[in-house]
Amino acid sequence: MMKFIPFVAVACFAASAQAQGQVNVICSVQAEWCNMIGTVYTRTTGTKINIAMKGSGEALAQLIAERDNPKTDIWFGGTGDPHLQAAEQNLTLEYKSPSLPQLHGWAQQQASQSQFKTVGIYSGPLGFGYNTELIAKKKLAIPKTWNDLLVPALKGEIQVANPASSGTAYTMVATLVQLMGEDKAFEYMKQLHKNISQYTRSGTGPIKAAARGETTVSISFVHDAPGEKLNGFPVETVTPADGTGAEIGSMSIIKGARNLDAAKKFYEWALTPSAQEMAAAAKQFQLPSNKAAKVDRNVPDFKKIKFINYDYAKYGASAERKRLIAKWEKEVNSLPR
Ligand code: S7P
Repeated sequence: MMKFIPFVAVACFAASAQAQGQVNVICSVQAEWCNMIGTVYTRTTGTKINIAMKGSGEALAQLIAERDNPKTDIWFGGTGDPHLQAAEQNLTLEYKSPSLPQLHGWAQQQASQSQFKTVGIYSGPLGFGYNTELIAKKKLAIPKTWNDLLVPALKGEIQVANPASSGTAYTMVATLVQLMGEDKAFEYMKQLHKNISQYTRSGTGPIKAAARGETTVSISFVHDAPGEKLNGFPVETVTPADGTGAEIGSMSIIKGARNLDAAKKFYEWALTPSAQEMAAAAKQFQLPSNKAAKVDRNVPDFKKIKFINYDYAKYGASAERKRLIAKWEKEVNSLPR
């Protein structure tokens, strides 16, 4: 059963704001950012915000479960593929924001290819994280390409999330399939499996584990590392020289939302530059989708990264996602390590 945590504005509401209803949000970014949104939004608008924190894969499962009786009004953040899947399954509402022209092309494309049932709010590249102290102590080479993760010296030294529960890990599967072709990608993942110590439930688990010295290497979104570094942990990242994918973190209004007006108001707020700049203030360093939002110096420099031409429509389709995850379970996860 999902629990929404209410954020009560303890300080005064902004002068003009009255208590203005409530909005139930599934928040799929990290807790610091969700908490900051909860506090600031309630204080400045007077709207009570109830937040349930869930990774992208789990959020989608929740929305499917509550399809006939939605308790959620809006889904904020999380990888774009499950948002597209939710759109395809008619779980989310078509909404064309007047702010769309202010967004980067990739964010607008996410909206148009879902018939405006979702929108891009940030983007971030997939790569590797590593604990600088452990890698030096174990005399391991810093992995620079996908194949570098296959060396026997990394046996038991790598963590990645499970694609069945994590949008981050699904982004990895889809990236490898597009980069290598499906047969080679699955052969690759079978080899990689030998070096994996643990498939975590949540996509951010592995970078936190690398930062804390619980694993040497992680496969993660690289924008999740600078926050760990700012908190004093010895972690660095690399994006694979042979190419990588990126997420389009998204936001969707739920079809049948009980607080539809409040959901639309929150949606518009979340697309403003000042709301998007809150990510960096909460030590989250994705690239904001509003072109006017300030880009923090810790945001990965997209110009220096070799990206594949990620097909978001194809890999966000329910049937493709289900097929690839089932194949990964059968052909990769079932193998001994
Ligand atoms: O907020 C950090 C981040 O990496 O987490 C989001 C997402 O919820 C991860 O979900 P999974 O646990 O399903 O992988 C990303 O969208 C975001 O960049």
